[in-house]
Amino acid sequence: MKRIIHLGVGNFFRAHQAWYTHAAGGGWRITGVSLRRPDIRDALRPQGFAYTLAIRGAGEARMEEISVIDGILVAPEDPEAVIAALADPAVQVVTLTVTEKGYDLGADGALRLDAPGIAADLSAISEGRAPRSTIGLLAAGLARRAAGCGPITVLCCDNLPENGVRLGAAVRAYANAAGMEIGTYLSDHVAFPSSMVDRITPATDDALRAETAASGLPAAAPVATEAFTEWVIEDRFKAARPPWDKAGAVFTDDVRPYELRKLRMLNGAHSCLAYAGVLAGFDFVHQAVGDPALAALAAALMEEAAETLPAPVRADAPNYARALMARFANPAINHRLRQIAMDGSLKLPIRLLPTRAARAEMGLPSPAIDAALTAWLGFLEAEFEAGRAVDDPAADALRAALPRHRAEGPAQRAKAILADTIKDVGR
Ligand code: CS2
Repeated sequence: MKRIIHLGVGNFFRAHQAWYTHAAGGGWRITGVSLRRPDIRDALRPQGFAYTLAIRGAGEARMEEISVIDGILVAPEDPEAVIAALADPAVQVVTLTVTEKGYDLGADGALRLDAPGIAADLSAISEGRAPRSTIGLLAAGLARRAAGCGPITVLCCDNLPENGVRLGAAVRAYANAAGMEIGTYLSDHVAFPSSMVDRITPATDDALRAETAASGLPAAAPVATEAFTEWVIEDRFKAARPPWDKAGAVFTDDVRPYELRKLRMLNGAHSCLAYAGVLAGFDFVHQAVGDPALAALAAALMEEAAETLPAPVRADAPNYARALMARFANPAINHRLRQIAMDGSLKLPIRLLPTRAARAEMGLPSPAIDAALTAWLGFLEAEFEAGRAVDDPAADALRAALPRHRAEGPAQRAKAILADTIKDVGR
């Protein structure tokens, strides 16, 4: 009775939640679910789903074999298998890392019933077809589970504010729209705690592949990550859970201060560096913070963010900012600025705009946030002009909206462009 289902088997999950589960012990196993492609399943299956994690910190480099995953399902190949797995009574926890766009939420944080994947799933129900979207699969799994398969905890591990609250509300909204009568099961037997996750984890590159192949450890699909790791979890579980605290996870009543600190300081500075860094001609985060002007901009943005944080984390924010700059400067982690630059239309309303709104309410200006927003707009313009594909679900709408609102200041222009894209993509 010790199984986790994890939706979204990317590098971050394999460096973070899978590592915690491995390090905590206790005999838990994970069934991974890939929501789009079979690549990871195909790469890991020949090595029994074990893989190599290269951990690289200041003066520290080690490789660990992580072997807690024992199977990977590929949802588009067999969505029914995913629904059946979610209803397995041995499953106690479902964890998710599907990125901001994987939830199909609108600007207000609520499920977009008109998002293409959600709308397709809802209309598939009458035709007896299984869902494909994250929320559709999860709701279908929970509906099947409601028939006596036991309580469960669904733990969101993506960079969204109050991520558990949003996920729980999205599942309820979908279940209502789908006519599933699971409201009582959800309230009584399913918990959606919030959690703050943190570990900088770049995409895998050829140098890591070569290093892993030479190490004698499992060679396919290795992951590199930093030594630092943090996981703060709202202590609200409905069923058993791994002893993640043994690996350093912290259980608490209120995750919000930690999540605001992380989203506004780390992720906010990351997005700022991504756009300003690419415009300045850099490829990696450590190169960007090696530039005095960009380092000063990131530091100023973190200070602006820190002033908006709740008391429990505000006092320590200068130390947190210093530690972040050291993490960003880690030369052993090749973290591409373009990896962070993707999906800006979904990230900025979470990472930058709330800081600015909170400061405006306090009567404070936000020059660093404005510089980051200007960099985003400049980045988009440069990419479109160069004919490069912008990796953002709203790319077409952004391209159409960019020429507008030129008379506005950076924040007003960014907000007006985002508002236009929401209209254009029906978000
Ligand atoms: C980054 C995050 O890609 C991004 O947008 O800001 O993935 C960041 O590296 C993680 O949240 C660190 O925990």
